[in-house]
This record gives sequence, C-alpha cells and structure tokens, in this order.
Amino acid sequence: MLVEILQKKYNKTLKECSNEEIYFGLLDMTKDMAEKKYKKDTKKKIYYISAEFLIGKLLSNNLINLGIYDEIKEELEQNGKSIAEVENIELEPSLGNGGLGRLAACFLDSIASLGLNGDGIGLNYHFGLFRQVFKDCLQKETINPWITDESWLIKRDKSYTVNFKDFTVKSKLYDIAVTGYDNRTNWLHLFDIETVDESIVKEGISFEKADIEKNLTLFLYPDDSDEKGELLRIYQQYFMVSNAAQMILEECILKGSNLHDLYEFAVIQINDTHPTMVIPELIRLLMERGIEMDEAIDIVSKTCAYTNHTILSEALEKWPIKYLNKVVPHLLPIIEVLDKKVREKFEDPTVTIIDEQERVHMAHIDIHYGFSVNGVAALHTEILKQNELNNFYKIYPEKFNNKTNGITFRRWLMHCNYPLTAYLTDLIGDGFKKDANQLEKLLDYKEDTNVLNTLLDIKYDNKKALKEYLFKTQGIEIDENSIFDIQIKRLHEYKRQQMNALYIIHKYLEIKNGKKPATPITLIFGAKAAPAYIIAKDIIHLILCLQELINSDKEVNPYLKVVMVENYNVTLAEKLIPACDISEQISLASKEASGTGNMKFMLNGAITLGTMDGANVEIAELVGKDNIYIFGESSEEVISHYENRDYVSKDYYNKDEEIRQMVDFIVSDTLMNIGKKENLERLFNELINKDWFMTLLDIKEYIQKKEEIIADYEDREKWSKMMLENISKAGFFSSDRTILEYNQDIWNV
Ligand code: GPQ
Repeated sequence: MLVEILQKKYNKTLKECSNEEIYFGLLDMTKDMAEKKYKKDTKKKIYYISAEFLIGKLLSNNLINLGIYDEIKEELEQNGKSIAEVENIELEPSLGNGGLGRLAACFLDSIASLGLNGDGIGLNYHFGLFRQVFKDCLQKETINPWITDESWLIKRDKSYTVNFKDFTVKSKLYDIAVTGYDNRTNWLHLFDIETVDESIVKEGISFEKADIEKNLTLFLYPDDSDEKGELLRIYQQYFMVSNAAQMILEECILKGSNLHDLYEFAVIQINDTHPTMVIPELIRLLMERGIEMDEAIDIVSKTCAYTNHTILSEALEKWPIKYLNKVVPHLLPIIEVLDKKVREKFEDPTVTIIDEQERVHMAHIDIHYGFSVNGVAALHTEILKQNELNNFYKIYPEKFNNKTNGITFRRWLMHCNYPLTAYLTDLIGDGFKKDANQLEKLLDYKEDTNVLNTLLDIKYDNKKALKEYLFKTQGIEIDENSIFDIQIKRLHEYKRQQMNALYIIHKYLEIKNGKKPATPITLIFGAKAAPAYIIAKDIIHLILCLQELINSDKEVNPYLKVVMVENYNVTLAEKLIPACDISEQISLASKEASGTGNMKFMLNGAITLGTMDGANVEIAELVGKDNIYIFGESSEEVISHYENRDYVSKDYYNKDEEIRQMVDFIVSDTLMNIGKKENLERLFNELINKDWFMTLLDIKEYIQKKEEIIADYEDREKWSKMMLENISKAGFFSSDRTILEYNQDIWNV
C-alpha cells in the first residue's frame, strides 16, 4: 500500500524516495487508516481537558497501534531504508511541559486501546513550550516550531465564538487521531485562532503579551511573572474551556441529551486546575439555554471530576478577581454565587472560593463543584486527605479517591525498546502487550543464567545505541562500558537535581584525592527550567559548569563524566530510558505527587535510587527492598519539619565538614573560573540560607546509598536479577490499569 501511495504522490518507487518522501507517504497512509478506525460516539463520552498533551512523535506509535509496524519496518529494510531514519524527519509536537502532559498523552492512548469513547481537548500552541539551548553554561530559550504543511493535524470545518470582555475571537479546530492498540480511534481536539501571528516573536521567546489576538496560541505557559503574563494565561484558559464547553454541549444535544441529563452523555476530567473555568462556563451556557441556575450548578457538578497533581501551593492557581474581571467579567457573577453557596453551607474560611485577598481559588471550585477528586499515587492521595486538602476531605470524604498514575507500554516498551520487547515475546509470549500483568511470567526465569545474561546484553546494546545517538545529534561522547546514572525530568528544587550535583562534587573530589571508582560513572541529566525560575536556571548552570570542569580534566574523566542533554523531550526520553542503569528519583519526600519517569525506567530494567515519595513507594512495595535503593527522611518527617519550621540548612552546613566542602565548592575558584559568579553565588546562598526543599537534610544518606548501588553494579548476576524483578513487576504501572480504574470509579462509560 505504501508503494502505491508513493507512486501516486511522487511518481517514484520506494527505493527512489527520500526519507522525507517516505515519511510523508507513511503519514498519509497512517492518517487514512486511523480515520477508518473511528467509531461513532457512544451515549456517554469522556472529555479529558488539559493545558498540555505531551504526545511525542506519532509515526511509530501509530504504526504499532495499527498493527503494521513490523511489516513496514521490513518493507523499508528490503528497500535499503531504515524506519529510525524516516522517523527522524518527524518533528516532535511541543504541546507539553512535563509529567502532567505526558500522563494526558498516555491516558488518551489507553482510553482508545481499551475501546473507550474519549477525546482530549487542548490548545494548538504554535511554538510549544520553548526549545532549550545551552550557551556559556546557561539555558537560553528559543521558539520550538513543530507545525509543518503536512502533519498529523487535520483541519476541521468547525469554529466557535469566544467572547472576552473587550473583543470576540473565532476559534478553529484541528484534530489529531488517537488510535488505540488494535482498537478504535478517538480524537485529540486542539483549538486555535486564525489571527495568530508568529512573526511577533522577537529574539528568544519574547513578544508583546497584550496583543491577545496575535499571541493567544503561540506558547504553552507564557511567562506569567507580570500582570500581562497572568492575563494572557487567563485568556488561554478561558479560550480552551469555552471551546470545550460549546463542543461538549453541541455533541450531547446531537446524541439526544436535553441538557438536564448532560451527565448521562458526558463526563469531563479536569486535568489539574488549568481547565477549571469550564465549570462556571458550562453553568453559564446551560443558563443561556434556559436552565435555572441551581439546576445548572447541579448538572455541572455531576459532570465534572478533578485530578490534583501537586501539593506545592505555588502551583495551585489563584486568580485575582481583578484580572478575571478584565478578561471574563461574565463569569464573575457565577463564581460569586458559587462562593456564596459555599459560605452558606460551611463556616470554615479555608474552603471558600474567594479569599480575603479577593482571589479565586481554582482548586476549590473543582472540589466543591465536581463529583470526584483524585490524587495520582497512594501517598499523594493520603497527603491530600490528611494534610493539604484535609478541610475538604472532612466535608466530602466520598469524593476523594486515588488513581495511581501509569504509562502506556506501547510507547514506553514496545516502541522505545524493541529488542527487549522482542526478547520478552520470545520468552513469555505476547500476552503482556494487552495484559501488562503477564510480565510476571518472567519471574519463572529468575535463576536462568542465560536469560539474565541476555537482559544484560540488551541493556548494553541500548547503551551503545544511546552513545551513537547522542554523538550524532548533540556531539556528546559517552562510554557504553560505564554506569549510566540518569536523572531526567523538569528542573525543580523539590526534584533535587542540586543534590545530584553535590554528589558529582563529592565524587570529583574523591577521584582527585586518588579514590577511583571500579567502573566509570556517567551521570546524565535532562531538564528544562521555567524561563522565570531563577534558581532552577542556576542549578542548570552548576551542572553545566561541572560538566565542563570534569570532562576536560584528564585525571578525572576516565572515571567520571557529566552530561546534560540539550532540549530534553519525549524523543530523547525514548533513547535514554532503555539505556539506563540507575534511575534517579530523589525528590524530597511528600513533594513528588507521583512521578511517571520512575515507572518507565523500571519497565526498561533500570534500578531505582530514590526516596519514599510519590509512586516510588508503590514501586518499593512491588519489587521489595532488595530490588530498590531507598534513602532519606520519610514524608511524615518532612511534613513535620515544615509544620515545626525546624529545618535549618545552615546548621547542616556548619556541623558537617563533608557537606561544607561540597557546598563551598560551588563558589570555589575552580568553578567560578568556568561559570558566572552571580549565578553560582546565588545558588550557594540559597542552599545555605533557605534550601526550601531540604537538600542538605538527605545529602549524606543519598551519597551513602548511591555508593552502595554503584558498588552492587559490579555484581552482574545480582544486578541482572534486580533488573528482571523490576521488569516483571512493572505491569501494575500500565496506564491501561489506571484508565480501567478511572472508568470503574469515576467515568462509568
Ligand atoms: N505535574 Cl501540578 C506536572 O508535570 N506539572 C504540573 O504543573 C503539576 C504536576 C506532575 C507531577 O509533578 C508528577 O509528580 C506527576 O507524576 C505528574 O504531574 C502526573 O500526575
């Protein structure tokens, strides 16, 4: 079929076509096949609204889900082509930032793969988040365009009117097909406007924030460190949810809903607080269609469910009434009624919608006026219930539930680790592809030397493949015979990349003093920092300075290597994860809601070095303490430090010679000669005077555990057994399991 398409499109044979032509041929073919798998809506449908969908490249994933990957791979090979090279042509859609966006993408895959009727709704950001470039050991941001003439986007003949205070815009809709594994096609709906003007972006990612009609869908998370920036975010959010609400009502009416029964036709999952305005917007639209306010509120409350993804209070959105009035004044009368009803029912001042500073707490709207509130890992949900949202839990215990996150094995095993998938299939059959728990069959081979050695061989080959890829794409050289220790995730102090950086300093000094590791260690980082997050950027600066120092020091570089990959994204994650030995999951306990990278690494046979935080707790329970390396204070201890305000980083610095040596190194001449005084000093001062996320609290235990795991790497048999245990127990973290739970407990589709 591909051959015919290429013949028609380019009048060439497969052999004669360039990789680019083959890519566009496959794109046409896949889109066509996906469209044919679309099935009519069922009575009730899931709408997953999210500011982010970090979908990654789509070609291979679609070929896998359509069941033609092997066939195409072979056909290309027979004609001297390689699927990997064809895939290089595709640009990665830049529609997400981190775990929250990637989770949304995994969920869409699982919803379709389980044959459920459910669409995603979001925005079509032209330049995405940003492209990260390193210059002088600093992060710089540029645009990350990804939309080309021929792409996965399908332009629809659909448009809604969205009214803001001072003007009106008309939306246009693009769809991306989401085809399940051997199952139906759903849609990811991405709204955009015609008037967006890409040319207003001048150097880097700066642009005039007030010109909404030109900038509305340019960037995901535009800088909100000033008023104009905050307003722009409100414009984006309202634009997203107003389109969503109009589309949902239209579809439900078409299916026969009289709107009084909306919740029998639609269930809306609100992915964190960004889409919260869908609640007052839906109420408003129902009232416009003649439904009394009280009933409208009741209908919407039975339709919407909320997922919380963090306990960090700065991430819980609170919009000043003043700002909402400038953008969406028509929502305020509704928000005020929602607030009034809460005040009539509850005396507790901490559960109101509007606070004393005249700010609207978006999460509070979701909790009062949604029917379900879920956390994303067992520990996270417990902390929500007992601490952060305890006052709400006391009011609505029945609304709270846990849905431990998951990942789609189609992308995070079958696509990214073809050799391991093929080997597993040989050993245990391909049942695990639809029923992830069948990975446990691998446990039968726990003592089989041949199997254990093969797991090591596959890992080695993946490390070699990563080496080649990084050299080709970023000019980075690494040694496949070293230990690959990887920390890849958004840059945030709570994730404690700075603690890993302190370990590097420790190791560097040790090697300088003559103590050499048995096997060389390669520490790999990948992380973007929010453009206005100063300390996060300083941490990147520190890592890049250490990279330069160590990699050019002939005494140290045979034993230690530091690599920070540029512009970390899904495509890079797919190369890094299968090649990893040690998975760094070292957040301050209680702060990482779940983590999903931890699951991807485990599935691909990496061993976790982590704290008892987020889903690490569940990983530890599943694999047992002999197959994971846990360190650090518990979430209870950490929470009590916050409550008692008794953590003083300076004390740790003063009391401990070793800690002082590592921290002082940040501002040593050695490092200041490479980096910038201002940045390094600021980070140094932050660590000894504030250290909000308690780096120095756990640093000693961290170093100790890390030395332990590195020493155990030498015992290849023990290591391979740990790999096998981790892979076998990863089935629980399939997003198919998560979605089945959402459907059973929340959606009931
Ligand atoms: N997460 Cl609130 C994000 O990636 N972005 C956000 O804005 C918020 C949360 C993450 C969270 O940090 C991880 O622990 C979770 O695994 C992930 O969401 C998905 O739930």
